[in-house]
Amino acid sequence: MEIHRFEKLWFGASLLLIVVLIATIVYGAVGPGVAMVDDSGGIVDPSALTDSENFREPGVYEADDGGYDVYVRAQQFAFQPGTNSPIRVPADTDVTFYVSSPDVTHGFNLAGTNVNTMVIPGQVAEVTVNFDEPGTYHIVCNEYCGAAHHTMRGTVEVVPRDQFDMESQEVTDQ
Ligand SMILES: [Cu+2]
Repeated sequence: MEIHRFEKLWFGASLLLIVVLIATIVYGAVGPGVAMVDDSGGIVDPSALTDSENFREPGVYEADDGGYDVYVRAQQFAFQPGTNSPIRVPADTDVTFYVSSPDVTHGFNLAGTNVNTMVIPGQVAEVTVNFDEPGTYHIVCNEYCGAAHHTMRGTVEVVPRDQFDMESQEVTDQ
């Protein structure tokens, strides 16, 4: 059977398009490091967050691996810490956020980053991020949580690592 030259050409081009399409889907799924937030943070008693073994007193803690752990309580209509006082963390360092809620479902989204998770009462949302740019990042609650939901926001201040270490040193010296 004789196959026309153009037919062969288009057949080859169609196959190539299929391969490119599959390659872009595979890259999109694994390449940029985008992952779903899973349930690795564990469960807590929403009525007594800080009594739970997975959740400490809200604040910034130095982790064993040289990174930082940040415990955040999301509650109608503030992040603690974050809303009344900014969360200060160093740049170029792994920072793990543990966020939980004692009342209703909230959102924890760091605008301009891919940190974006639901905060469900009884669960700890765990997200690790490494900020390479120092600066101010805004925390937004993106799950409707009540009448003042639109006012629920906070701030994360990312400072250069050496400046952060110097400041912590000063605090320790006092
Ligand atoms: Cu909200």
